[in-house]
Amino acid sequence: MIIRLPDSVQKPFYDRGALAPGMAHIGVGAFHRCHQAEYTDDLLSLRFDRWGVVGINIRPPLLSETLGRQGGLYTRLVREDNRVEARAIGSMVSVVDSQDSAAPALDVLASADIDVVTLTVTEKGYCHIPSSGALDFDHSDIVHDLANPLIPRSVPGILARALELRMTTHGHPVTLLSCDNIPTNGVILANVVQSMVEKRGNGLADWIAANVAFPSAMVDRITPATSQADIETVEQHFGYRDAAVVVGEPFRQWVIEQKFASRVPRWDLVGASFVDDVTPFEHLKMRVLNGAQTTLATLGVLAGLEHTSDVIADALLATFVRRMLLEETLPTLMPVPGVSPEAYVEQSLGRLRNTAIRHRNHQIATDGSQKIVQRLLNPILDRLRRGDSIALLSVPVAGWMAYLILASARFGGRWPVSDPYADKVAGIADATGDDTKALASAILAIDTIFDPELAANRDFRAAVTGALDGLLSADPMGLVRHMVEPAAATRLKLPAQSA
Ligand code: CS2
Repeated sequence: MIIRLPDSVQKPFYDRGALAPGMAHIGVGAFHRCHQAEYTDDLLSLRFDRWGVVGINIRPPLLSETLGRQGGLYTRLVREDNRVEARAIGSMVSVVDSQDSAAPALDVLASADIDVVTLTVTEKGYCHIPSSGALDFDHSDIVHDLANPLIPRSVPGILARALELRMTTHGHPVTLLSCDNIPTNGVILANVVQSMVEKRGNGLADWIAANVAFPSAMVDRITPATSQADIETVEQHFGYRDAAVVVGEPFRQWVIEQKFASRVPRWDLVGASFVDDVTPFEHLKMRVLNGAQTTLATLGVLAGLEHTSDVIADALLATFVRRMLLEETLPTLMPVPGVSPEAYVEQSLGRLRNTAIRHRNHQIATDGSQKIVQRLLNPILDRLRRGDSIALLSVPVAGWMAYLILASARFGGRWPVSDPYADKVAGIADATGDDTKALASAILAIDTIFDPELAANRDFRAAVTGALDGLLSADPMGLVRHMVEPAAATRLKLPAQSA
């Protein structure tokens, strides 16, 4: 328990004892604690109101053992190279563990006190098909929840039941705000929830259409999973133990579609932007910053490197990722008012160089199947439709494949992986063995990841197969070196570029 905080730790400027709940958050991981909860804390200091956050976890870890014991209060460190700044965040008024049963979560979500629910449940939490955005009716939790709607397990099932309870009790409208890195996250959330209720026939679908808003949002702050070393940093620098500390970079951004069902916190007064269309912002962020992270993560693992900052310090990989972003990703972006795309690329690469942010490549590579569509495949498809080259963007696609292939038993189980498609790719690796063309072909045939138009494209197939061949060889960085050599541009019919 944090009893007395040292003067060097900034404390909430408001009376936490007077803070009443007004919103809930599902998925109280490091990112929420370092992002939405901090914006809310800023807002409470500026303009105190009934906006306490009830934090809910429906998956591990238990919150009661960390945040619960600290009354919801925790330390947020901002770190940049040698600089450490600490602040206690006070916006979370209580925490609820709902891992064993949805009942505790439903009590909160259905409460008339809750006007807004924010979510960070990871990409796979939406139970959608990555390539299409539609609800995956074959997902085991969705099959369960459709058969047992009163005792749901999935995020769409829990939200559907919570909305049903709201409809049948007080009827108050609610805003459900997705804060995950999936494209048009509000549209996807609305769609998976509506898909759960469409056959219920009790008017719920219409009630949701009239009373629930699903704004899309772009969220950004690099926040690795908290490590033991972070907990020790707080002890060493500030003299107390905080089991719920989070560490983030100085940069933060939040762009929210202005589409609300009732009252919402005025996060726009403390640095967030309320806009009519989030799409240009989300493309910019997911294709540039996240695209670079995914690229560096899988290629970094293949190069034997541990963290993003180690990979970007490698001259070859840094050159590759910059060229990929400038030459192939940037031309796919929509104009964003007031933002120079080139400056955004440099700023993003600068953020990735921050050595105090220990972001493990394996963490970023986790669930890659749920990330590559928005980060890599969508820009590739945009380029192919315009007849533009995709040689560089195809390398991290092959990187994702190689990452899972080399983790399979058939290829020596080089590292443990966590991805819903890991078993499927391992099965393909088992069946096709060393024939790279057959391997790439079988993986490209997974239509829940690869849009059929993309998978059928001959240029894309050739680029991915060629890159996979190189990345699975004894010298994976040889392929990367080959891609940044000026001669490679000619061979691959790229416009001539300076390195
Ligand atoms: C990362 C993101 O693990 C990952 O997928 O790419 O969590 C990333 O750090 C955030 O989106 C930054 O805002």
